[in-house]
Amino acid sequence: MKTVEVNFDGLIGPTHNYAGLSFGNIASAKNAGGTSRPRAAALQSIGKMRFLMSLGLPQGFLLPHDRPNAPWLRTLGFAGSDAEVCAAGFAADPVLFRNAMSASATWTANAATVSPAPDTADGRVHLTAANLSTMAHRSIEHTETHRQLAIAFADTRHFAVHAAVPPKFGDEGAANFMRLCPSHGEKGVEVFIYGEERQGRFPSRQDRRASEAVARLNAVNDAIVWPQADAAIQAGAFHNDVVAVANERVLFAHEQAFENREALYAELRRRLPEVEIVEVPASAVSLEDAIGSYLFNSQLVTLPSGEMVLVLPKESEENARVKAWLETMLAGNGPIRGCHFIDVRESMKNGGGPACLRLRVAVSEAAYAAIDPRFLLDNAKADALERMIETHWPESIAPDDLGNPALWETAWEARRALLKLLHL
Ligand code: SUG
Repeated sequence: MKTVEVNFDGLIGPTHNYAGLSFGNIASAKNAGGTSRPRAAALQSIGKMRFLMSLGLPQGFLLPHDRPNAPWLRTLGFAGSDAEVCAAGFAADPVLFRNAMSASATWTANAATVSPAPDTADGRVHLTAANLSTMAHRSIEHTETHRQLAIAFADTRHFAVHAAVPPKFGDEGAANFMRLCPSHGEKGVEVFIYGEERQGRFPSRQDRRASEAVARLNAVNDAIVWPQADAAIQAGAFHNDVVAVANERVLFAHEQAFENREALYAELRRRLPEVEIVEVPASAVSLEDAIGSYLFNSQLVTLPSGEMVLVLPKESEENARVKAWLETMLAGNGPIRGCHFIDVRESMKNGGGPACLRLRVAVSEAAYAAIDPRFLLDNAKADALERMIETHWPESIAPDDLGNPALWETAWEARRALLKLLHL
């Protein structure tokens, strides 16, 4: 049976803002305190999904989470109606309150780790929600993420959805995960990348024990658990998908992505002899250029024709060294045959490139038919979503707006309109 890969993008939420909440994420720190444009951000995310559909690829989406997150503020001791809880939270601790406003659930590469059916012991697609416990604003995502996944993938004949692993062991989902296989529908080797705890400048967010637990929960037959290079984390690669991306038999990675990379490559070649490793040397593209341009945070996709192409952020095209490297690559005889540059600048300013914005779910035709269609996109639904965003998403959010009750009400109203539109 034919297998397709569906990308589930996070629709960017109405509270998208630049609060600088992610220590170790250079873009988030650099843009902290700036004025965001939630409406433009969400329209860019729809534009990205439309572009992928225009390539002939099926597209899904996950919803922005309920923000401001009044239930979370209640667990911190604030009481009253939703608006009262927010007012009390903002008055008492505006820094804490920013976490309750974050639209960070949009980066669905961090929503869960997905093991497709050919890789698992029971032949079902397994999804484990990620606890995202390292960053406060992201640690509040997994309960709603789990609920959405449980609705979208409710059919237990095809899917098994697991709750997040305990927060003691930080897990950032598919951003630290790569699957290599001859083709999407065949058995693959799943590579779980973790960060070793060192006393560095920046924290590592993925605990080895979390990676091992997710491999067990997802009942993965063939897993490799491998450390990310500390040099990459310290240069600002807070997730592995900032320095590497895999698709089918191809691994596209920076030379400094992994600890002891030769040993990892040897292990991959042993388990999957057809693997093709496209490595970018530091002499051509430094870690700094890779992280600044988000070259590796691109989507490496197989088109219906069988050809493999990269969907990159425009920022990659604007970096002369990265552009030159891509041109040389395309002129050669490698497996990646095309490059498309897209505008996701609002998300990029928070450190979220094309690959951060999507969760990959490879499914058989029968499993595809079992996905709740409310989470699947076509052009008519994209039109309707655009109209709704134009009506309900705020045009801009400056830092001082975060404490404005009118903004909270706008965000809740936008959420109600979205749920109504999607019949959820
Ligand atoms: O977790 N940014 C996100 C970006 C996530 C990118 N995802 C992947 N690499 N897969 C993060 O650091 C910034 C929010 C703020 O600063 O307001 C933020 O959460």
